[in-house]
Amino acid sequence: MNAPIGLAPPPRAARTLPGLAPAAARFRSDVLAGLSGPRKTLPCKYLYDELGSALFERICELDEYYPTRTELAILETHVGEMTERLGPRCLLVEYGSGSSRKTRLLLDRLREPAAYVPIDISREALAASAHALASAYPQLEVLPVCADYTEPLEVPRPRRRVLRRGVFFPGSTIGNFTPPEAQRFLGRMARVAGPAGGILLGVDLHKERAVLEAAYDDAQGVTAAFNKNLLTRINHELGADFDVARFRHLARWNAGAGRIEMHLVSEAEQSVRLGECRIRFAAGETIHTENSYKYELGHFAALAAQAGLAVRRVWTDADALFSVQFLTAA
Ligand code: AVI
Repeated sequence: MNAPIGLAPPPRAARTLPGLAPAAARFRSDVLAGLSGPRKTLPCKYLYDELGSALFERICELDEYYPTRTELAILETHVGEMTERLGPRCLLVEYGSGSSRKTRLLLDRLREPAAYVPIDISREALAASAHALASAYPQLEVLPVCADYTEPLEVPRPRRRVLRRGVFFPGSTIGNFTPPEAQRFLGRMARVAGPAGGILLGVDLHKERAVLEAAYDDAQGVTAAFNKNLLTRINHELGADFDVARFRHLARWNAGAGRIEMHLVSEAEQSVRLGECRIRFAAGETIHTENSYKYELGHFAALAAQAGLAVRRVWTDADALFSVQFLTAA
């Protein structure tokens, strides 16, 4: 279910824990489930509270973090061809709140865009970016949708006639899904785009281990702070007592799986209280907090094909660090 912004949120299922808002109850049960198994994990979506989102913005500016600037340069170089492929009267649907330069690049070049639909789970981020874009493009109908874009969603109908839908999903966030999840998600995007539509997607590529590991473990320690903030968030929001200083950030390239993994490593044997539960850590035991898959072009095309999509065009930078891909129904 998705809620047009400005309206009351849809009715939610009954609370699972008395006294906790549904989102907090879900956060608590996800954290407990993740920390109870033999291999401890936490879902990466919880990295993005207010501080986490601000730290992520700083990551995007780091010298070591090549994806943001490389994708932006690819978009700047090829935006003409990209918007040509999306065609006139395109309804642009962006996964993420999209106040960024990337969105504006497309909007500046699209011919008579029918409307712009940003989709984001954060009501505040969505409202701020929708407002900024509506003032920058007064002729454009902006129809923000507050929803979890990994769930099925309904795209609002604009006033203008639509010839085609274009789904824009920049930033290589597709890499934060496992390949089977990415395939399901591509299928969802294909349904949103429809048989005549197109998808413009940022996909990060395989490269040397040293480049990858530096991108996720920068010299200033911003990524380490971003990762550790998850424990601080659990302390604040769920009343846990993690001693954050006794965990260390680790980013490593798992070549077999084709992904960068982020972990928090317990520096000593210790136990942590979370409500009535006690969670024990051996020295050196890790909490796996994020995967960032990197793809070979052929591998990604095969994954897309399994979702009923064909890769029609790939744009990369001169060093083939990153790709922006245009997909349509196969
Ligand atoms: C949001 N996502 C594409 C980032 C990535 O590169 O996987 C998240 C990130 N994690 C650490 N640095 C950046």
